[in-house]
Amino acid sequence: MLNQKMELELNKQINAEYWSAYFYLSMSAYLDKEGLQGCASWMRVQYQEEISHALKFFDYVINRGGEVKLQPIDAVPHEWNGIINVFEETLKHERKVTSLINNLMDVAIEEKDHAAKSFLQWYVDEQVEEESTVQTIIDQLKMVEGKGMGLFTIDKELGQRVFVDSTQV
Ligand code: OFO
Repeated sequence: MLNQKMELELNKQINAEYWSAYFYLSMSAYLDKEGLQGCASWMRVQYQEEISHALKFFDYVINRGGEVKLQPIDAVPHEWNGIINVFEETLKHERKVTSLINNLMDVAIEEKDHAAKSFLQWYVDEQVEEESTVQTIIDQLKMVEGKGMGLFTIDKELGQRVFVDSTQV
């Protein structure tokens, strides 16, 4: 059984994951508008990934006998300042999510909730990968100054990404 504090914090994280999904879907629309269909598709996969993160929390709260209380999702931005800015904002956002996950882990430790600690470890590891993937994309985009043939190639490559539900593996 989840205690109240843990339940409240997990519910907040469900909302944060849905906000992330919404954020990346908005980026996908922006990138599509910019003519970067591969990047738009990559962001759409990122959106799907965030939905799977939210659902993993959702299922966990229910499995622990807690109550899921879905809250409204705050509005997300619609405009960015080009492709490099999009991925820089993505990295900034993922770093913020990492701190949210770390805070959740702190609560689990304070509350001596060993099951939640074990569950949250998956997200701790996932965030390392999230940040590193986005950093690599930023480095590549900067190498080609976010334009020309280089950007064309990166866009094609990012368009290859397919959604794999890593929460189920
Ligand atoms: Fe759910 O990891 Fe990104 O935000």
